Amino acid sequence: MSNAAASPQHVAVLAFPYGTHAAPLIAIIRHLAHLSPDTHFSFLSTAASNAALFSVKNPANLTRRDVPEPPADGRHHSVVMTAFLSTAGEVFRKEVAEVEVEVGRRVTCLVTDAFFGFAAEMAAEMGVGWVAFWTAGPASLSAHFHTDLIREKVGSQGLGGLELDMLDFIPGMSKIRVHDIPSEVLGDINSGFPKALHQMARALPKANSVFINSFEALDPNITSDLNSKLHNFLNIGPLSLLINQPPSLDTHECLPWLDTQKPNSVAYISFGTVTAPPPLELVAIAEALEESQTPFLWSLKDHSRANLPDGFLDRTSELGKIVPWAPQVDILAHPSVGVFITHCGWNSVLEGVISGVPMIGRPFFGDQKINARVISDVLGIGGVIEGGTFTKSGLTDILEVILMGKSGGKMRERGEELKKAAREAVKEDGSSVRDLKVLLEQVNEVIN
Ligand code: U2F
Repeated sequence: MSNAAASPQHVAVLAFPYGTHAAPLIAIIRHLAHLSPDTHFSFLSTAASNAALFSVKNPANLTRRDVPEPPADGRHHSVVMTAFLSTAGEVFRKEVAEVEVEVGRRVTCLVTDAFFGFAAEMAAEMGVGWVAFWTAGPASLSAHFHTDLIREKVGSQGLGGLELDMLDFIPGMSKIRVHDIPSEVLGDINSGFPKALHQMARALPKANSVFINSFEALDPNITSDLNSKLHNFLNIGPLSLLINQPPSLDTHECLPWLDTQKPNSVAYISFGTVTAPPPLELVAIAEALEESQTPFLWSLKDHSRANLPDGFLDRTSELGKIVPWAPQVDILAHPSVGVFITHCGWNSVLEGVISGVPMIGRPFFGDQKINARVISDVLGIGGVIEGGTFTKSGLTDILEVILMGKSGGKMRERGEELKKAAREAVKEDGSSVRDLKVLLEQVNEVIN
C-alpha cells in the first residue's frame, strides 16, 4: 500500500451498532462526505445496523462494510453489547486491514464511537489520527472522563451514604449528585462494560478530537473544562438543526392528529430504542393519563400494548393515540405538545431542548440519570419522576405542575431561551459551525 501522505484520504469509521449510537454518527459522516468529495469514508458496523443506515441515499464516497457480531442466542441486549465490545479491538483491526485493500487506499484517520478506547492504540499502531464521538451528553462524558478522580473522592465500594453529595470538585458538575453518576463509574471496573468505559476515559486525552452532539451554550463550564483536558473538544450539535437529515415518515399520521389538539396540551411519551418500563409502570402511566384526562401521543412497541390496563385503549380512543414508532423530532416541534415524558436518552433530551418542550424524566440506566438531573436542576426545563419509578399519583401530580402550574410556565420560558441558543450555535458564525470546521480539518489531516 502506498504512503498515506501520497494517497488520497480514507477515513475508517467504527460504529457501535446498538442503541442510538450509529444513527447520529452516520448523519455527521454523511455530511463530512458531502463536504470532502475526494476523501473516502468506510463505515464499519454490523449488517443489521448498516441495513438501516444505508436504506437512504448516501454519497458515493461513503460505503459500508459489515462486521461480524456475537450471536444474540436469546441473551439480554446488554450481554450481547458487552460481548461485542470485548472483541471489538481485534475484529475492527482485521476489518480495517481488509477495507484498505477493498477500497485500495490506506486508512488515514480513524473516527470511532468513543466507547472504543482501544482505538487510541490502534491509531498509534497505524500512524494515523483518532477522532472519537461521544454519543451522549457533556455531563455524562465528564463523569466518565473523571472516573479515577470520582473514585478517589467518593470511594469505589458502594455509595456509602454519599448518594446526595454533589460532584462540586469537577467544573460544571456542582449540581450533579453521586447518585446520578452512571453505575459503570463506581463499583467493579475490572471487567465487562465498566472496564471498557474506564479504558475509554484513560484513552480520550490521546484522541486528536472528541466530538459530541451538543452545543457549547448548553453547558459552557463542562465545555471549558473538557477543552482544557482534551486536545480538541468539539460541540457540533444539535445535529438535527446543523445538517440536513433524511425526512422522517409519519406512517401513523401523528402530525395530523396533533393538529386537532390544543396548544401545549399533549403529553408525548417515548422511552427510546432500548428501554421499556416494566408492566406495572406502564399501567401507572396509563392510569395517570386517563385520570387526569391528559391528551397523549405514546410511542409504544406493539408487544407492550398487552400490558396496558383492560379497556384502556377503548376508553381513551378519543383522548390519545398509541403508535409503534413516531417521527419524534417533528412531534416535539409541534405546538400542541406540552410535555415530553422521556427515559432521558441523550438524543431525546437534545431533541426536547431544541423544541423548548418541558420534560418529565424517568431514567433507567447509563447516562440517563445524569441527563435527568441536567434537565431538572441545571437547565430548569423539567422534572424527574418522584421516587424513580412511575406511580399513578406521582405522574398525575407532575403532569399538573407542568401543564397547568406556574413552574411549567417557567420551564417553557427557559426552554425558549435554550431553543434560541441552539439556533444561534448553528448559524454561519455559530459555535457548532466553527467546531464542525475543525472536525472536517481533523478527519482530513494526514499525520505521517
Ligand atoms: C441509547 O439511547 P436510546 O436509543 O434509547 O435513546 P435516545 O438517545 O433518546 O435516542 C432515541 C432516538 O430515536 C428516535 C428519537 C431519538 O433520536 O427521535 N425515536 C423516534 O424517532 N421515534 C420513536 O418513536 C422513538 C424514538 C441509550 F439508551 C441512552 O442512554 C444514550 O443516551 C443514547 C445515546 O448514546 O443511546
